[in-house]
Amino acid sequence: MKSLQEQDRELYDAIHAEKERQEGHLELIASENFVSEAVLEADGSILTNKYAEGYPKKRYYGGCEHVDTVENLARDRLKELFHVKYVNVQAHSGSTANMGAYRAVLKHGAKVLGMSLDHGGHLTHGHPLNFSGIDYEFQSYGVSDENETIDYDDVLRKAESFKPDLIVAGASAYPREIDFKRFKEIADRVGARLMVDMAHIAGLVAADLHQNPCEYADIVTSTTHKTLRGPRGGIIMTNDKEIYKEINKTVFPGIQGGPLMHIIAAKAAAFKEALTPGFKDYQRRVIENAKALADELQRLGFKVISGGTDTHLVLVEVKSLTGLTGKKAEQVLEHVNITCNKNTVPNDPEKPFITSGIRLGSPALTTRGFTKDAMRIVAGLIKKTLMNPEDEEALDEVRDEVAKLTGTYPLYKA
Ligand code: DSN
Repeated sequence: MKSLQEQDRELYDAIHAEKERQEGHLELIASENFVSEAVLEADGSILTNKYAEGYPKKRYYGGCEHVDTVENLARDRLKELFHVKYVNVQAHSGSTANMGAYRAVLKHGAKVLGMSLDHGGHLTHGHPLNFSGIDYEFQSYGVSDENETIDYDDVLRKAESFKPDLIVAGASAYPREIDFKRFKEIADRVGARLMVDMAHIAGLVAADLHQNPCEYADIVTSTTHKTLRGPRGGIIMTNDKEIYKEINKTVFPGIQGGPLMHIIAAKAAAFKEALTPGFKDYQRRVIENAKALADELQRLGFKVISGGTDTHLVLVEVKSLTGLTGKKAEQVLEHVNITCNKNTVPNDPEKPFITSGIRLGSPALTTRGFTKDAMRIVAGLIKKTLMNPEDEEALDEVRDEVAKLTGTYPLYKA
């Protein structure tokens, strides 16, 4: 970044400071990851200069022959990765992917059944302040009180009484494997379509470590930057040719203009990486590391929601053991260079901005090379921090341990 350093010191310094933060902190936000140098290069390439409204061979601007190659590479690799027939790689984000998917199969005001936000769902699955809750009539399902996993019988009951046009499966704070086959059976029983938002688990699916929703759902969306370890962005997939035509219309010209060709190139680079055996091994370690973290936190006395994890994500109720809210826990952890986010837990008595829990994830630390033993050390540091939130000496000791870990597992070389 030599030119930026010379030309715009203020901006350079902010980016450099963020690089130092990423290097020096333990990144436990479940939806974040660190891309490869190859993905970064494509992301920062001259493709940002090009307008390419439309799709390969059907563009509204000249000079698109090379970006056509780029978009076709991204599309072909994505189809191979998820064994799916039709894909759109232009969605700028997970939210626009979901908007494009809804619009492809729903009329304004249609009925949709999705997972409730406070049980692990996502804003775009019907929150009243989000476009989804404004444009469509949503009802929600959640997890059972008994084992804090999705209660499929309850989903069926709700679907039978609500008669939705679409059922949405997928979550942003749910640690267990989701049974998409079961969701499809429920959707078929009530004559609804099934959409799966697999943003969080896409990397696990790509590595055959989670049921593939493309086998069951009418339409599947994802982000590309979470477990999938690509650039920030969205994708939409289907095996239905008619739905595919609608998706392409809703993305462009429906809700977006020119695609971000540099991001599509970075998606293509990430999909190539995801097709390698090394990526499978990485995802296997992501799950092992999340399990090690969850087990150790439980051993140390924390209540881990649903008693563990099958994925990259661990949801922890912190208030009963430490007396701290999720908000306070997030702040104290940040103070010792451990980054995570506060999160509601099922039936949380606290408001969403306060919460009783935190959400943790293993993808970013696993990319750095963290092992199961290192994750157990991280669990111990979390406990020491949250049990001693005012003890600066104890917090200093944690900060030193964090520095040792980040030094042992460096991030970017340059
Ligand atoms: N913000 C993402 C997450 O953290 O799960 C979802 O969009």
